[in-house]
Amino acid sequence: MIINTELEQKGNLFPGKIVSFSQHVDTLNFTTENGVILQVTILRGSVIRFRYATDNNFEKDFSYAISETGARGYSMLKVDETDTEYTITTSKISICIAKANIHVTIRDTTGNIICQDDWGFHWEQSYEYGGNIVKMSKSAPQGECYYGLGDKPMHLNLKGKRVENWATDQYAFGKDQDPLYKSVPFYIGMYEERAYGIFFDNTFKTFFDFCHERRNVTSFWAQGGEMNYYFFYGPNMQDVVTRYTDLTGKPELPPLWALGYHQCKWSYYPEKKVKEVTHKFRELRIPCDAIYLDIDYMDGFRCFTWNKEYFPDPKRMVTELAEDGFKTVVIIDPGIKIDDEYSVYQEAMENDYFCKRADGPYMRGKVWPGECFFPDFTNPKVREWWAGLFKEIIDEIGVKGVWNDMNEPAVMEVPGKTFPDDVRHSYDGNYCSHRKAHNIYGTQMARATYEGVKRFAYPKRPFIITRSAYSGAQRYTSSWTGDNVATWEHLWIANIQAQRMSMSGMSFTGSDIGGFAEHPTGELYARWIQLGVFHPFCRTHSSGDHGNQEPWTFGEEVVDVTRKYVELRYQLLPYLYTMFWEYAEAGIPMLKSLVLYDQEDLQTHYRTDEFIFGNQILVCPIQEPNAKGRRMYIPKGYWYNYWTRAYVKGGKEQWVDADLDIIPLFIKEGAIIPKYPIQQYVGEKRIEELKLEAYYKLGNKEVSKVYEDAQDGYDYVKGRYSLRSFSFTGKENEVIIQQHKDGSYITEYETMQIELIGLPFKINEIEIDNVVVSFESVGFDAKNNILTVPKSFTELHIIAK
Ligand code: MIG
Repeated sequence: MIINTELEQKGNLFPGKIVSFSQHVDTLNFTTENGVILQVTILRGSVIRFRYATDNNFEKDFSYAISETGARGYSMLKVDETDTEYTITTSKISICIAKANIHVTIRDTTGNIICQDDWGFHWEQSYEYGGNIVKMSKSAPQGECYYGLGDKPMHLNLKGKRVENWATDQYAFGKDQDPLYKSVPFYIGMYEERAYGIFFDNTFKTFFDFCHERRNVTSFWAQGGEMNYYFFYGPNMQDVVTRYTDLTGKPELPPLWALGYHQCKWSYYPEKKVKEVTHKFRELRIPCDAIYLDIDYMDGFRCFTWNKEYFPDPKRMVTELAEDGFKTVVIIDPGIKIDDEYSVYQEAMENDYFCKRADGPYMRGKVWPGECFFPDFTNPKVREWWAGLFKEIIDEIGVKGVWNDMNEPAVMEVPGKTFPDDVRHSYDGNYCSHRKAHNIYGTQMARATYEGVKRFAYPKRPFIITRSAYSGAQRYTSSWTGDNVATWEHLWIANIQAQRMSMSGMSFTGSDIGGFAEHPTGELYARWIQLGVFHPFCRTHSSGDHGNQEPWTFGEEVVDVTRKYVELRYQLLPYLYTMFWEYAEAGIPMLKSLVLYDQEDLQTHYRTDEFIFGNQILVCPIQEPNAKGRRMYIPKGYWYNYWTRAYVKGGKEQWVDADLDIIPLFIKEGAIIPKYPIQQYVGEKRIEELKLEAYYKLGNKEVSKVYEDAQDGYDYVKGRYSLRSFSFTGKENEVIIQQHKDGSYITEYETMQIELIGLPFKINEIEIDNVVVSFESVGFDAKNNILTVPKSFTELHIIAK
């Protein structure tokens, strides 16, 4: 190890040469002369785990992030040895391991280098805490781009940045501020349009450096634990994301109402105020499905209690709200008030469920209720107890969703704003300090909450939302981006964060619409709601101390804009639900940044503003005051302006008009966009008809899907869903729409109304399943090219003669 003298002097240690190799089925071990073991596990042909031990000694293998249900298996595994290296070959990649220094080089099947060690694994011993500071460095060819990493509020492409993962309550955070609430140590690298991913599954504080410290090097390291990372090969970026999401877990479908619009504030109380707000939504006919109760609903901020002065009969109120279509969501924080008279506190004390300091005292910290102790959610017994606490709220009172806040965990008035490092945690039997448990604490709280809500909501589906999260949290919960600010810059940040969370496996995310801190102008609120309806989670929230943030507080014009966009969201529910189904089923990100959508197009690599909502709708927010439109990049291919229906060629930046009531929206040609009628809340109306907007395309088939089910409950798991697959084939004088249906769910509607947009010819004949039908029988509206057909058709021909 003569090569690294300079670094060694700084205390870094390096693996020596390989002295032995062994293979056990899918796991290969390479041991060096100085006691480093590299363990390579083949999970799938394109998903490989790399794990390094020092002193010939691995820790017990345990991870909160890895899902038990992820895909495993490979078709080929071959190991070759030469004088200088070992080569592991799968059907997708080859991995060379140099005998001299254990350096790893990963290539695709044609020999292109995808990812290569620079200094590779190295470490520093930590005398203070024991164990190692574990480090990895990789070569970064010029032109490589980096994406991912959860909620980082900075340019989508992370090239040139150094970031840190340490869950932090960051009130009124700013652009480029780091770290924030979430820790998602997963990034996507892309060089020459070939993408790969790395998930560094380590819950200690981790750092990622993308060519910031050294121009040609990307590195990541952790303050403890193991160098333990998963490599995902694409080359398609979306495949990298789906493989990562499959490994760390996919969510269940949420109840459909959770994809509606939500209204929140800190805080709505007393009951009368809550009702005023919900009534106003119905009066103004702005659809809304959920109303939130922030901390003031509790008795002295004691979780699982109610302030009986403000809410004398919560069950009656929640029931009445439900009759009006509102689902009640309540906040639950981790801090439990130290109060001998409080049953939650008593139970936790009796059973030893609170976190303790190194020498035995309880972890005491001030949060909303005053002095508190904190359950150790990394203890399975504590999670089980916590889940049981939801019986009354969910089963008896009828609350439909739970909101977990402050779970970084946040502590007031102390340095670091969180627990001290020495706090002890069970970590499911892998006893450790807070240094290791900090980043996972919020996820384990959300997990326990999810288990409780699910248990008592059953046979309905649970809804959970969390502020802090680590990789894998998507299995249990949705999330929001925390305490943003009512500024134009934050609208830019919200857009980035929602996209970044999507490519980090956590699609079900949204921002506080309008901004949490400070007060938005009506214009800013209007621009924000236009974007917010295209985020998977859609909620207005504000701190409440700068005036009100309900849509009507901004005057009539903003009410109209809000209604228009919330109505559009409700019309698009079948489209949005289908996106969610693709996410839940296959891990497909619901929002696709342009680079994720078309990585072959170099123009997309540094774009931030435009994104694809689902697969076929291009969205680009207006992020400035007084705008009449903006320049935006329309990806390659042909698109229809949703508003004007103009047909546009993509592949270049162009100006798009957008007055206050317009957000630029484009529909991919050939798309069939499903819509429901406008409802004030999910389930308000029986869906009498599915509307399909079919955008003409000449040439190749375009496939569109529509997933539907009972909108709640678990029958879909047993096959009771309806999955329609439509394919659009356009010719010069004919359009063919084919439908294929899967699943045993019978949708309520009997007919579909189809509107043909951009048709280059006049319709002279319509055939359903090869039978010519009269125009009257399909209610044909020749002026607008609208017809109504039985839902069961398999082939529709629209013909010019
Ligand atoms: O210290 O519960 O991010 O959404 O309204 C503030 C009150 C605590 C922070 C959350 C915010 C919530 C607020 N909470």
